[in-house]
Amino acid sequence: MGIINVTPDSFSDGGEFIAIEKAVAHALTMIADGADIIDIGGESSRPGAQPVSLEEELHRVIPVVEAIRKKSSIPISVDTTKAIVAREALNGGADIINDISAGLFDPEIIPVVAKHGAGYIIMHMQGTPQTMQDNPVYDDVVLEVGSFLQSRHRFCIDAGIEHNKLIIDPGIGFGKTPKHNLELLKNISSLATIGAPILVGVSRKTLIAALDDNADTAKDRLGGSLAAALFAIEQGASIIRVHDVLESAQALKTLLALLEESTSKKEAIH
Ligand code: YH5
Repeated sequence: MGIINVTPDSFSDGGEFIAIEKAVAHALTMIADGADIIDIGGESSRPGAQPVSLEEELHRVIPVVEAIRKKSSIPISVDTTKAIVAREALNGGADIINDISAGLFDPEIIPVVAKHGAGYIIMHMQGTPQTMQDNPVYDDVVLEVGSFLQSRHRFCIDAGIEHNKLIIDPGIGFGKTPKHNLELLKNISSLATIGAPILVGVSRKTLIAALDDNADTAKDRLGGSLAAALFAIEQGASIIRVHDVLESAQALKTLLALLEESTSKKEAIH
């Protein structure tokens, strides 16, 4: 899954038309580089980020969804917690709603997804983006994240979202210390009992900086991002949410070739 942020930065240098064209060009590059899903977000959910209004988020995201849909049939997910943005995105050609609040910020979002027969990514977060990194505390982070995802998964099924449309995500960096994040990554396989594909987003996150003094800026975090993504796949994740699609796809193809049964040592000797 390749990440497209449609935030004020990408609007500042040349007006709205150019911002849309840039986002579309970025999406087409990611598709050529090997993305299987494009994730479009208009509200930053970084630690401390301020919310954007409904009008602003619609204005940022919907034209980009429509423009990418005109050029490609790739599955599009939209990173939003708002039911109205979800509805307009699905009407505009999106396939999946990526909701970092798991339906807890806007109770109408899950019914909207169910009505459209769309995909839904259920992510765990402790708190809200404004304050989640202030002092995250868990008794047992793996158990707590697992039981939250299990219960929201059940809620989505009961609300009419089909089983095969749901994806679960431990929410790396969302109300978690580096230690919590490492513990979750090491225990991703424990989420498999829920019975949904697992998505992991660790690309360029603060966890990488916490492990390497030379990774202060986001662009210096590629090596750590790749290592964590490959580890997540080995532990049972099916989807990795990344900024650097070409490098991630290459790393993934290499990992999968090395894990391939038919080229295993055992077979190769015969
Ligand atoms: C995710 O994990 N993450 S937005 C801070 C960074 C770098 C990246 C300080 N949306 C996820 O990517 N959706 C985001 O540097 C997400 N899973 C899902 N499903 C945060 C982000 C980032 C934040």
